[in-house]
Amino acid sequence: MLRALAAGLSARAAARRLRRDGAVILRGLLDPDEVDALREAIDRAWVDDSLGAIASLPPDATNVPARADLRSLPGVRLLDPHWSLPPVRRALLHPRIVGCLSAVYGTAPLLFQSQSFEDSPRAVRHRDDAYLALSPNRSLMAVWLALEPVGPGQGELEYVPGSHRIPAYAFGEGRTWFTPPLDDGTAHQRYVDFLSLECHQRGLSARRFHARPGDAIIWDGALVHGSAPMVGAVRSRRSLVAHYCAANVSPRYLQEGAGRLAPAAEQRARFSTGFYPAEQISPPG
Ligand SMILES: O=C(O)CCC(=O)C(=O)O
Repeated sequence: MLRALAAGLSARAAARRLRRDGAVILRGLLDPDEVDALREAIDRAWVDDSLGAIASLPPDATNVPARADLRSLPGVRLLDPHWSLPPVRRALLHPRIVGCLSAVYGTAPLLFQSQSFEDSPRAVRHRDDAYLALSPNRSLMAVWLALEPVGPGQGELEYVPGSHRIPAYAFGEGRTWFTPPLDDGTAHQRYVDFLSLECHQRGLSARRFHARPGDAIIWDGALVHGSAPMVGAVRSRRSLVAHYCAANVSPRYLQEGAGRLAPAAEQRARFSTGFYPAEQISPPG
């Protein structure tokens, strides 16, 4: 059974739970003041052009400069807020996250991607390692952090403990990641159906993560997860999602010479961006 991780649980114990269940919950990772600072930084990024924040617009993930009037679009998100917003970086490189991931990796983590959501992304059940290709792929981990209360009907995060042991799905020619245009919508649906059947055959069922502001969950990149249906009156569901790999593994954008890696001396963990220029990095803090 997954249990809430008390502040006292060691990084090693959290890492063991993450390996065993594919997820570990970190209740009360941030206190209310820290959550307020995060929310204010994100609020500013939506209105202050000088911060140069980039938003990704549904349904095609078009990237545009963030603007206040875009913020209410369903499924909209800010890209890599950890690069230029210090409270976001502090939260996503929180010692409890870094400690747990370092214990899993046996080396420091690299925070290589983050997103700030205003509402549920309405994600179908999937595994992140089909979209974020790493070599070796097993090093992919994700963090989801609540910035406001998230309860039933709000399109909350749902995940299937134990599903990280399901073998990788081959899209074609042995590729374990989804690659449009080689893979089309039908190929994607086959992948979604494969995950659903495998979970069913293994008797694995989904849990929903109902969170207070400042609660977080870390999951394995191979864990099946998605968004529960939005059926309630409350549409707002502010959250941060971040992706990490071991610092000795490169995400594809760095392998391809795109993006930037922050100087090693800056933090106890590395971080990088696929979107922003080097000068937009916020000072260490
Ligand atoms: O926040 C959610 O509901 C789902 C997030 C998700 O699926 C992801 O970031 O991969």
